[in-house]
Amino acid sequence: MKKSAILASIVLAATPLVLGGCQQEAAKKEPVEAAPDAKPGLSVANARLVLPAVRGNPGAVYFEVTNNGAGEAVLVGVAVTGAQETMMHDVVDKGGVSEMSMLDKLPIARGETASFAPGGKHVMAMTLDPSLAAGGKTEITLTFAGGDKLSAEAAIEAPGGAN
Ligand SMILES: [Cu+2]
Repeated sequence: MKKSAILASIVLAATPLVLGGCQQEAAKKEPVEAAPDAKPGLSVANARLVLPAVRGNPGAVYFEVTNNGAGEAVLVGVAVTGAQETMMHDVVDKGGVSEMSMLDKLPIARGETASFAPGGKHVMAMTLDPSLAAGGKTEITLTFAGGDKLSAEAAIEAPGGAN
């Protein structure tokens, strides 16, 4: 019973890929406050937004995303409530020098946890709304290939602490 339910949800998740053009329309209708278990088996923990030291600079978002679903999940974007634009970045070592590089998508194998943490993968959050204040909370929404979304509350932290 449980297995067939999971299979059914995979079929549903894969449908937007097939339909293509319908995907955007479907995404628009989706409520912003998706349940934390919107996609079976995927979960987010320890989400936080670290504010920039200088207003106008990007903030950084960190979290851990775990895939206990039936197959691979591919993270393709992370939106932050109060940020106009976001980018996923990785930090790569180039001959002893750390450099940021764009991360277009991140495959997460079944049973694995991907960590976005200081010094490694992170989400840059640009053009932050002034209402985002340390000690407060905002929401992040992860988008996966196929259109599944997963939202989580993120604590807002003062700059300088973790970096
Ligand atoms: Cu970056």
